[in-house]
Amino acid sequence: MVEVINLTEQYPQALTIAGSDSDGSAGMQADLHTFFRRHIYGTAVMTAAVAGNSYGIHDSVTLPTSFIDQEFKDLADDYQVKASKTGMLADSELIRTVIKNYQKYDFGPLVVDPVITTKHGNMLLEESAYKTLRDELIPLATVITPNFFEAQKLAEMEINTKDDMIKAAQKLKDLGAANIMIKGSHHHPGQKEVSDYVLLESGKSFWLTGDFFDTDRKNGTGDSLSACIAAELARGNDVETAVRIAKKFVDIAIENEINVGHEFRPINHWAPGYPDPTDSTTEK
Ligand code: PXL
Repeated sequence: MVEVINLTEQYPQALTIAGSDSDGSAGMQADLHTFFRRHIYGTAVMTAAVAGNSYGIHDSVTLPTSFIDQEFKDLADDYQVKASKTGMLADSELIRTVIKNYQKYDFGPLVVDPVITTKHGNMLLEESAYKTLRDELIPLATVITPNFFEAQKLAEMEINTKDDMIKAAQKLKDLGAANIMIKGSHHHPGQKEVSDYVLLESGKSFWLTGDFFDTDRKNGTGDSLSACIAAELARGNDVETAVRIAKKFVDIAIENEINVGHEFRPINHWAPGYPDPTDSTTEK
């Protein structure tokens, strides 16, 4: 059944604060594909832009902080953003600009995807900015979604076992993030599953396990996961529901490949969603 849009109420709006990726596979573009697919109106504060394609990233720029201030102001003057997410923030000055604006306006719960590198290994955050991200932005996060590598870096520990993941999540909670989702490692030969670990503000914790897909079409998975969480929070879902939907959303987008690009290729945001926001009969 097709969703009926109630025009008398504000359509749910979400915000991505992120870098543009010219090939559309990751960054702000992946976030906006995700918002669209989840039937959430997407707004975007661009912090930086990278020139690249499925072979790699070849150049990048950051936007002036005065321009970023104006992007925030223009949204706050007009739109009703119910949840936000951050992606590429590049350096300490940009992180602080985002924090200042996020504190000034009401843009709902904040999902922080602590983007450090691309899948090609290109750096998207200056080495000197980890501390700013960790000490100044993470305490504002409603949800933080580090991948395995980012979790090791931010928790300042090696993660080799499931127990290590639990310890790292606790460390990230001690840094001030309300809810933590650490994405499991993809690096074990022959692995069949990937288990992400979630530690909620209430203290409840659980593993989210999905199939491991051995494919090079995985660009934008972290961006889409955090964007999907923000979309579901904007819809009014709680954090547990949002992370469960996001994990399935991304798994389905990886499993249903799309033939675009040549090397590290994008996931498929058109894949049938779960629960499908356009279908009132899908289990929620
Ligand atoms: O997927 C991480 C990411 C985030 N933001 C931008 C990117 C990428 C990866 O390529 O280009 C702008």
